[in-house]
Amino acid sequence: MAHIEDILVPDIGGADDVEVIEILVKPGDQLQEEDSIITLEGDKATMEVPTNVGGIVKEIKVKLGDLISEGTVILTLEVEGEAQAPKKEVSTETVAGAATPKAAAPKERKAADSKHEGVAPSGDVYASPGVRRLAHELGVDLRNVGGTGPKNRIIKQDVFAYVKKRLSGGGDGLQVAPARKVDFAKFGEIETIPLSKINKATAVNLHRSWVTIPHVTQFEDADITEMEAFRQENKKVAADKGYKLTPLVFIMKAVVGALKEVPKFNASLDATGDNLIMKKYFHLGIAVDTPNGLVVPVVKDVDKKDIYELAKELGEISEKARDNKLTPVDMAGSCFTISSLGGIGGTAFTPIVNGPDVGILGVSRSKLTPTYVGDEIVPRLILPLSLSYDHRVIDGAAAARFIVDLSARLADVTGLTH
Ligand code: CAO
Repeated sequence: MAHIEDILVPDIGGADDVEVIEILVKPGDQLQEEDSIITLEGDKATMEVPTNVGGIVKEIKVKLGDLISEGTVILTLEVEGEAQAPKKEVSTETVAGAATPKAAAPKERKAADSKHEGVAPSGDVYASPGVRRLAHELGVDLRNVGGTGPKNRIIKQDVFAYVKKRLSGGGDGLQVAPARKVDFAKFGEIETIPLSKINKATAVNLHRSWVTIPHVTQFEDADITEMEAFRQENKKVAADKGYKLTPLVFIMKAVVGALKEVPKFNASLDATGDNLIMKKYFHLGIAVDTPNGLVVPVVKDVDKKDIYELAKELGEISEKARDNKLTPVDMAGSCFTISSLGGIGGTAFTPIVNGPDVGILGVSRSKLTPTYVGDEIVPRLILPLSLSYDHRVIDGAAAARFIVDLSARLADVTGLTH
């Protein structure tokens, strides 16, 4: 014969007015002893309150946001058998927060004895036992699921959405958990600025390259003292025609020489990953900083142009980029990319390969440096170079050969002026 029992908030260490942040059951649910029924949030931790007896939920007596204390009736339960003397009290279980409330001696769930295997035993996943059970049944690792419930808790819909996305081939296959929602305004004044289309497209491309290309960056210095002397002597020629002769055009010429020397840098993996496409043309992507974000227009046939033609074209594409007038054709077909931060500063950086290119050269600011020439220390203008490459295609020895060759070409301006 069944009877009705009140299920009360157990001893939660004397904490009063603890908020109900989740109700995990509904009338009609069949509960087993120790099934969690609500989640409470105290000052320092979140706790799940289990029932101390099994039965059918008749009526829920609390609602979300209620502040409750020890002894508050949470729900009534239809329990099989005669009414008994009160049973042992079941303690709450801390599921989140490193510090436990001083009262509720929390029951740390160990992976081995947990009935919800396959999830973190405590701490880093915010989900009710029901959701954990569901995740376990579906083989979902909850650490990969973003929570959209109160306080970013993972709810059943999040688990289903995750499974749906995985089945439809979505996701990057890296099992990376989505970013958590953070209310930054809680910590101070903020301003929200929507990203430009360019920002978003760049983010997608950079992220794809970053996660799919195994990167290595090789550093080297180039002595550009002679090159700079030549540039100073000739920059008026360019200025008279309305454009600027900067170190970049010499670097572009030197890169073409190094691409010819180490042709694997002038290649791309095809989409299957089974073939390497070797290119017989020399088109260079040039990273350009614009008020709307980073764009990479492509200068075509660099091998067929001299430094003045390149300076003119560089001026034109930089202007087009900054005026937001580049077309997809202007940005297609690069073989290798140069990212020059030399006009700004910095000593070295690790650029991200602009896939499907397999290499990118980062150029930092040149600096007059005391340098040994024979037995003498003399001031030389030294240019720092950072070469990132796709290690699936390029091995370290080829990369070192490329950058050493590049450095030698930059040191000898006579090979760069035509
Ligand atoms: N060392 C020292 N000085 C350098 C230099 C270097 N490596 N590179 C350029 N300079 C000098 C130039 O000579 C010029 O000075 P002068 O007018 O006295 O000759 C000055 O710095 C400014 O050059 P610039 O930046 O206008 O021209 P550039 O040809 O070097 O570069 C461009 C053109 C479009 C690449 C550049 O303007 C730009 O946008 N750079 C940023 C690229 C970027 O954001 N990359 C990051 C990608 S990853 O996030």
